[in-house]
Amino acid sequence: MSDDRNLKTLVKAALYVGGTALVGYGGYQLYKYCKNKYSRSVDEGFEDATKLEDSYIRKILVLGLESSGKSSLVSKLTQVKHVIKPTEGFNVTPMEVAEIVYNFWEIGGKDKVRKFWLNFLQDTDLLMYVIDSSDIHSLPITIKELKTLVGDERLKNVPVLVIASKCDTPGALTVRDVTDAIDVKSIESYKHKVKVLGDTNPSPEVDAIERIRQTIIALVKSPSK
Ligand SMILES: Nc1nc2c(ncn2[C@@H]2O[C@H](COP(=O)(O)OP(=O)(O)OP(=O)(O)O)[C@@H](O)[C@H]2O)c(=O)[nH]1
Ligand SMILES: [Mg+2]
Repeated sequence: MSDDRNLKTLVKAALYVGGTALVGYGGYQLYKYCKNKYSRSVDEGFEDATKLEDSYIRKILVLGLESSGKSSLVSKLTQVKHVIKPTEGFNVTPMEVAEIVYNFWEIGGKDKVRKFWLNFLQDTDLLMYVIDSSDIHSLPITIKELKTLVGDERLKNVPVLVIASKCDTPGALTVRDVTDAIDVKSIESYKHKVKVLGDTNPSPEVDAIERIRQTIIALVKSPSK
């Protein structure tokens, strides 16, 4: 009887030790599997992140003569506060919409900075060109600069959004005036899609800044349409 009990105790103990070892081994295998899986997904993550980074960034080049209102406009569009003072070099201001980062590259418009504009043309997704509609005297020079830009091979197929700025100034040119002065039809349409917008609300229901923002997104998305 006592031998029987001893045997049962031994069997129970063996089962217990065996079971524990099995659970331990299973747990270890599970740990190894998760560790490998996690390491793999990190590597894949890095690969994907690089691709994502490139495909999720857009370059908006913001040009126009000095004091035309570029920094002010970028500040309104991105809602990033800028101290409004002449841009001596360039500013890059990001705006994120639907997981796409639109970087606004504003280069100063002063004569001495303007000569560097051409260094910034590469990889542009949209040219936003700001024309001060209250400065009629500078109109010929700003249009000449715009025509030089659209004639540059590096901007081929890049859409152009012209903003008639400071439309709130009494006596300022209208959007139609600016469109006519540019002679948009003279810009080769197979090379550039061109749009001209004003910076004041065209009607109480339409917010000018939101309309500019939406136009930027649409032009960048489908540049050839
Ligand atoms: N009336 C009026 N003035 C504006 C408007 N936008 C900007 N300004 C004024 O125009 C001046 C120049 O504005 P900025 O935004 O610095 O012009 P910018 O094109 O960035 O100038 P640079 O960096 O020197 O090339 C400032 O005094 C602004 O307050 C506007 O919509 N209406
Ligand atoms: Mg500026």
